[in-house]
Amino acid sequence: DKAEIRTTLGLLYEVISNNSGPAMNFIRSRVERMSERWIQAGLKMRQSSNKTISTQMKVLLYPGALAGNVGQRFEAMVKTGGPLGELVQWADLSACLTILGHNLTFSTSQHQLHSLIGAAPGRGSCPIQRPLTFDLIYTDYHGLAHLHAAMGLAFLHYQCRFRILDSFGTEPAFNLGRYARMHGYKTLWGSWGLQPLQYMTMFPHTPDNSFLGFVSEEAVREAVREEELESDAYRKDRIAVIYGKQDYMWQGKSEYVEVISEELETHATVYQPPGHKSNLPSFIRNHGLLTQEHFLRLLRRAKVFVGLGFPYEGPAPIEAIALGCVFLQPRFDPPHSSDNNDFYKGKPTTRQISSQHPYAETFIGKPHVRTVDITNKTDVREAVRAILRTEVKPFNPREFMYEGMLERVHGYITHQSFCSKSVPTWPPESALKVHLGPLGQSCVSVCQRSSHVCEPALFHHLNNPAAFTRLGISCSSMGQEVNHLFPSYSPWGQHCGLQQEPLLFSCAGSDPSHRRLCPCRAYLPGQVALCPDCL
Ligand code: U2F
Repeated sequence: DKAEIRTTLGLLYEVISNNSGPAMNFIRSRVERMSERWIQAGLKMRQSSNKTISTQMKVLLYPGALAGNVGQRFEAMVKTGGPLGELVQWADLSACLTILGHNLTFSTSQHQLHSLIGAAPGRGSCPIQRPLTFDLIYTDYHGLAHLHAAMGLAFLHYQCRFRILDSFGTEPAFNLGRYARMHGYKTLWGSWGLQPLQYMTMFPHTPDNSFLGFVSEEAVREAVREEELESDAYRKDRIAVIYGKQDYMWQGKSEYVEVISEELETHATVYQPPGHKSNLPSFIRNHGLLTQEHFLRLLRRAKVFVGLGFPYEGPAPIEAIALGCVFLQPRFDPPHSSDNNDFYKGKPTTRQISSQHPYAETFIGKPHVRTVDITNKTDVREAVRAILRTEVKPFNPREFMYEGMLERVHGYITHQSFCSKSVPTWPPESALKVHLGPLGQSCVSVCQRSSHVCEPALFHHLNNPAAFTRLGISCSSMGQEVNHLFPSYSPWGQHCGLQQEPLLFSCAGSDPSHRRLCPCRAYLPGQVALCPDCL
């Protein structure tokens, strides 16, 4: 069957109706609030359709973070200021797949997982593996472990159908268990040996993974109810909203917040346990944790959204910018990383986090984003005054719009295939631009410098001696190695190195003694995951 765009989310409501709890309520109310605009975006996509039609997929959504023991802890945090970014993604992914016409099952129960995909009880102690009826399973790192337990040996056979929602990303060197162990990349997560593109991130972090993202609700005037317009709900007041849902995020930030409060009325949405006295400065107007709808309404009125340094890389700054706020955030110098920071410790990435929200800093930037040294009061004051002097329009990159997410997920579902043994065919070779980087640079930065993006699915085209010849490099020796820095060129001894293990093709890898050979490609404006002419 062909997947046809749906004009209702009715089926999704049925699919999620069996799941309860605060997390599912958050997901449900988000889907309901956004449904009209999902449908509109679907209709637009249908009209403009010059895209490849995909077959209808049978999809299982299994957010492991909501299942079992971990799930109980997660649920308890939903209403007390814990992370909601993952729920935003699960809500948007399920709405997106429904609009694209796929056939969904949604489960947050480990018990149910066994009946959906587990082995049937056989004779004696020998269970019988049933064929997997799902074409795709979206899960997360916790869910992977549950799937592994439920599927036994069949796990290896079917793992090419998995897609892992992995907010911060997994670089290839951490993903391949034996390589990670031998070379010091062994971490708490990682080591599952999937194709790196099977991991799907919240922001375009390392292009070694697929960027899934979410939808940021925009300040579209048509979408606002009449009475809201009349009551001036869109006018920007001279107010700042501080980004920090829990008390501890404010520690050590009082001077910074004070400077801001001298210029603007300062609001917060910090969870307040019943009966507890607030530790917040007295000049803060705290609303308590708000429902997402009310939180976004507050952002609509605000002029500035103020980052305190944590949480890292969440959805809220993108929402604030889309609603016309300027995002003021701390610069991290030295950058935070798994080497020096407890939060990133054990995360399978070598990324250096230069501010609370590197995507906002580098992909969006001024006038919507200002990154400052928050220990320098003068700089902070100047930044706030500059913000107050400037009129800043709402801004939302295409990749965080409804249509942008539909088009991206459609692209992945139609073209990404990890089950065939042959080399990837998407994006097509015509998209390839080969670059030889300088010493010490990763292909992520090499491609970025030429306004392109590194495309790991194109590595296999340049992993051969001819690729070096075409670049005019004469190799005095040529070898194949299992090494995440290859293909690359080493000027000492003029050694050309080819990659022996396709799972180790890595955009992220860099080393001072290697010049990386990089597969770069162009991308659609505001939609880094997709190349022009490859849908
Ligand atoms: C990130 O997790 P968070 O969930 O803490 O990210 P935020 O950007 O703070 O907010 C997520 C959503 O919470 C909503 C808001 C955002 O869409 O509209 N919200 C709300 O409903 N009520 C309020 O009072 C305030 C905000 C990230 F997403 C995770 O992957 C990380 O684990 C975490 C830690 O870095 O940061």
